[in-house]
Amino acid sequence: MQQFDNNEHPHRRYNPLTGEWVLVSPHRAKRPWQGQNETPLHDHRPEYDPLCYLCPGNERSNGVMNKKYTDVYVFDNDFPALLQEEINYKAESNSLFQFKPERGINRVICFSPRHDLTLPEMEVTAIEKVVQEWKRQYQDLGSRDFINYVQIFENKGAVMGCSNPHPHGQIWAQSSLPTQVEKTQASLQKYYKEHNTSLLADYLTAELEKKERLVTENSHFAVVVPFWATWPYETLIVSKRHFGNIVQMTDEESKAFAEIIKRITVRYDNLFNTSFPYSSGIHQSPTDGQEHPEWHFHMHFYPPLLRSATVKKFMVGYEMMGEAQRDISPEKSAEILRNLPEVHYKQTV
Ligand code: H2U
Repeated sequence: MQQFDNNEHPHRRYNPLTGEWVLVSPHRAKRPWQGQNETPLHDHRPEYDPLCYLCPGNERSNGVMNKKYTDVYVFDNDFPALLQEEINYKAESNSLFQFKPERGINRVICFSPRHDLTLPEMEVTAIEKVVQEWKRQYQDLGSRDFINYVQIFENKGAVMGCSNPHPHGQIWAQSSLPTQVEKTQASLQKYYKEHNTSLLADYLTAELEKKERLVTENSHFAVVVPFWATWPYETLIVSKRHFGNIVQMTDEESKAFAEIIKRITVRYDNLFNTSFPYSSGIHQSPTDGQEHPEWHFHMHFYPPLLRSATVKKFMVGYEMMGEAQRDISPEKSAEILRNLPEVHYKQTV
């Protein structure tokens, strides 16, 4: 019988954050690597687009005018998924038809007044202003009595459902823990109870020793392709110090966080010489007034691209019916990302 090799043999890996498994089929990724042969794609966007509803001073769909902002700008989403009103309701007695009204606030955050930039093309000092605004939003929204969780995220690229190339993200604050966060919290809590340490601190210590899935690091954060990564080039930013939320970051950590975001997103753009699409989001402690020693600040990047600027990984048939599946091994993906330059391709061609 052959000896197991995680770069050869199909196997399943466990995601300790969600309690789910992913099927890894590394033998299917043996075709030649062609990513570097891509022709650089240039999107020639103007610095200011008079028709963009996110550019400074422009009118949004509902007639409200954006401020003539000069760095970061936040406004209440004009088409919010959640509303603030308290609703009277009677619970359904049949447990097969459970529901409960959900209250919340949705905001849009413009990362820059420049229509033609994205996070990887912004200066670290400008990304730092985004981080500072995320802090203010977490604090402001999280301090409201009906808000127990603040989800900060970004959809980048049309393929991820992003409605406008102007650099922006969203913030959804709500009463309940959304499902993904609830699963993560349960895992972190269980681990903390059993070991009296942070799951992600222990995981990061091991990854920094092994180094095989490490993409990049600075003095306060590390980026890995997680052992259990689902998406081909999925990454996880983990803070080296154990703290629960963005407000607990020191100024030095905030700078380092901005810097590490720049480093990973530049690598992403350089992978296929394209503005690399992804959904990213920060997972951090709830704002429910409880102590949450189990929480460990982290940020996920879920990019859909597989082999080129246009060939994406589909999460379809087996993934929908069975479980997530990947071909390229997380170790190979990490090696590819690690070896990419940290200077944006647009600055070199
Ligand atoms: P996405 O690109 O990730 O879809 O985010 C854009 C958000 O901007 C989206 O949630 C909001 C949409 O509701 N929006 C406004 O609030 N006002 C507008 O004038 C257009 C879009």
